[in-house]
Amino acid sequence: MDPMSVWFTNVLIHPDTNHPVFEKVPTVLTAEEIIDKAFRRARSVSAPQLKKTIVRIRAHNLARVFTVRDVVVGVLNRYINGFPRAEALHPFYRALLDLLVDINQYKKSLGALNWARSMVERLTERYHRRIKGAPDKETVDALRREFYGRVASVLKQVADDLMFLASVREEFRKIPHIDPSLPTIIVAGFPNVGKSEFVRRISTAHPEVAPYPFTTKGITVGHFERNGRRWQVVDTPGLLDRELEDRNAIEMQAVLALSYLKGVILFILDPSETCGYPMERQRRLLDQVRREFKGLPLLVVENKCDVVRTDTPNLKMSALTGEGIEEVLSTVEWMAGGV
Ligand SMILES: Nc1nc2c(ncn2[C@@H]2O[C@H](COP(=O)(O)OP(=O)(O)OP(=O)(O)O)[C@@H](O)[C@H]2O)c(=O)[nH]1
Ligand SMILES: [Mg+2]
Repeated sequence: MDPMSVWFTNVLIHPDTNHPVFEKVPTVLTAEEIIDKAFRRARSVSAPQLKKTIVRIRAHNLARVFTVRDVVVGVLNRYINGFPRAEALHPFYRALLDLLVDINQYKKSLGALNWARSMVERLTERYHRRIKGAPDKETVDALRREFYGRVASVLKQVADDLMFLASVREEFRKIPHIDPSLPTIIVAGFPNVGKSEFVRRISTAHPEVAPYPFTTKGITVGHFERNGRRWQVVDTPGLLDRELEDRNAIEMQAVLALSYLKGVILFILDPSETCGYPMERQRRLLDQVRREFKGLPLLVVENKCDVVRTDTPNLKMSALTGEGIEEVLSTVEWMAGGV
């Protein structure tokens, strides 16, 4: 397949879902904390100014019932809407999330919160009706307390799910701020071949370091604009800078999640070998990356041409002097489907 049709295939099979903002995921309270919060708020509801005693008592207790409902449903809504739906995630995020948390448990826990929310709504309706028809203060009080007990019991039934979601929130922090809807240059190559130098040179702002699952250094993400289009450039220390056979299955999955991005892999070779790795090893890694990332077009470029310039047909550049960079970028752009 030529690079152009690979590009279009990628665009077609990967829906451009919105970039979920994982930092906006709310902190998750425990079941106990939600119960306390709801009952505390309900206690502070003052009695309405009504003349007839039983009417006032019913209205007061109903106001407390509705307050409990509002607090609990409000909190649950925040979680149900704040945690991204697994199905709606871009495949890139889904692949990473899959490595970090048990996706089935994740779906089940969000489903459990949905269940709890509708239970609390139903209980509110039921006790609303019963309190409205209650003849005296004792009955009203007893019904209100019964409602409290049942709401608390619903929340206790989802206590484990709340705890699980609280832990998921921590895992979300490890998901990098990469926007899968942007065209991306994924930079690969052995250490010291000039990857960072290249990313720094083409990025408009200072590239940011983002966490990435199963890497210690994280990845570097830079941005630039070209012909009115915003691009992302990702440097992947620890991911695409050594032989792939050295990795275990989980690390490999973290590496391969990158193939869900759309864009071009830029494989940097250093024929000067001042990086400390002989060309033979560098080419072996190149072959592996080419094999593993079949879905993405790959461009090979020889860096440090200010030191050594070979007579191969590969593009040449110097990330240090800037020579050849323009041609690299326009080739990347062409491979990614043109302007
Ligand atoms: N002469 C020359 N030196 C370069 C060029 N590009 C990078 N260097 C130098 O090579 C060294 C390594 O460059 P980096 O950009 O840090 O290499 P890297 O691939 O990011 O290395 P890791 O982060 O360890 O994977 C630095 O001292 C750079 O200044 C180049 O085009 N010409
Ligand atoms: Mg680097």
